[in-house]
Amino acid sequence: MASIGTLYTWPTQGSGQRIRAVAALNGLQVDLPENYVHHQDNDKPEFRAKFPHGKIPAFDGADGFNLFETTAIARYIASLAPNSTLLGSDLKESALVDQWVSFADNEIAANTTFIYQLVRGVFGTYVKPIHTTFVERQIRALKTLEAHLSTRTFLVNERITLADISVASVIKRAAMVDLDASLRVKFPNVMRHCETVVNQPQLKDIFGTMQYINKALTYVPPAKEKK
Ligand SMILES: N[C@@H](CCC(=O)N[C@@H](CS)C(=O)NCC(=O)O)C(=O)O
Repeated sequence: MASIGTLYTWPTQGSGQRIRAVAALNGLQVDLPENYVHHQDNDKPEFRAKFPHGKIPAFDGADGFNLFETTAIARYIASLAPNSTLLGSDLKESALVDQWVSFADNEIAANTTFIYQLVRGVFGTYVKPIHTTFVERQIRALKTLEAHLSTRTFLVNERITLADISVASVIKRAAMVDLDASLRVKFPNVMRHCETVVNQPQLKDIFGTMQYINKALTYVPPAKEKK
């Protein structure tokens, strides 16, 4: 099978896994770059010429078409197979797919990223109320998702779509940051859905085994220098 192009990503990057999962379900081959070094290769002029924002995932199509931003690449690859069911079967289903993709990125993943960066000191000062606010926002999203999935296997219709792949990829990451054992028991359908998606036979090798943190990551203040 001819490759449709190269996806700049690293094997465990969640957003890259999302795109690779879409390609796998559509029976399309996407290559990964050999020996990609993050913060080196993406800073090179030849990379910036194709992808001016300098971030990955970035798709370098075999036909010369270049695309960045995870959601755009995933949707494009989802649409490449003529009989694909990944984008729903009509305009309304397609809109619902977009709804859940946006929800995954803006209501779940954005909070995971903020929480991770806050506890890792990326913003400098750690502020507990801000941490609590991000967690509360994410829990609100998880409650909505849990209620929706309590009567369904998949998000939009009876088959797996881009919505399921996108939501599962961000839940998988949250389960390594703040969606810990005490929270996971409150969202059994969210976790069941995530496991169902990442364990699809064509996707197992891409997503790998779920890693579950027992306790949410916490801020650890830097050790004080001894006087
Ligand atoms: N909005 C982008 C975000 C991608 C992103 O933040 N990628 C990070 C790696 S996880 C990156 O390439 N950072 C390089 C940089 O900041 O220069 C997307 O959804 O694809």
